[in-house]
Amino acid sequence: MAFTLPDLPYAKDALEPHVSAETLEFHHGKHHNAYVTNLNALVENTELADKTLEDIIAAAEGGVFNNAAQVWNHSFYWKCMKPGGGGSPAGDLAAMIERDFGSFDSFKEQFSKAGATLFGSGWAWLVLEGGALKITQTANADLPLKHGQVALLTMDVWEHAYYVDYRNARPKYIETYLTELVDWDFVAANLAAAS
Ligand code: MN3
Repeated sequence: MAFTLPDLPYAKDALEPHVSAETLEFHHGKHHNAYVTNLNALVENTELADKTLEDIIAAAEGGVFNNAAQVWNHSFYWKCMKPGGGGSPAGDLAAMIERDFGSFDSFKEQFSKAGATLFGSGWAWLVLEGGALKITQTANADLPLKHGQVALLTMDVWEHAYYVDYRNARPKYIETYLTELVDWDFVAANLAAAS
């Protein structure tokens, strides 16, 4: 069965002024959609055609992997944000962040650095591995699933994620992502489902 572009979990203008409707128009409507279209064309009439997205990511390399992983990454990324997001995590998640990073401020500093220092295109992640939280960077389409880690939060640092609204100011996009956009309830639900 062919893969389909999932709807955004909010209206296209819901993240303004931090992420514009124009950015989501292109990032979701063009970029994410192209990954879906490419993936469907690549797996059509192959043994991967009726596999799940996760199975394809685990098995594939090259172009099939890149497009499948980018479909997964973007579907996950949209859910990491919400209108009126930001703030601080609570409960078990807050306790684990304090345990594994020292403090929430220290987490924010390390996560921001991971996003800012990733050279070229890729993603910054908060993952669960061996019972501990870790911050990782992946290049291009690469993702935690391919490394035995559970994704809890991601931030797209490909230029298409921020160039319309922030031009070359990736650090400003990162700061805004953390202070205005992150949906910590989604991150906490991912942790609860993985624990
Ligand atoms: Mn993207």
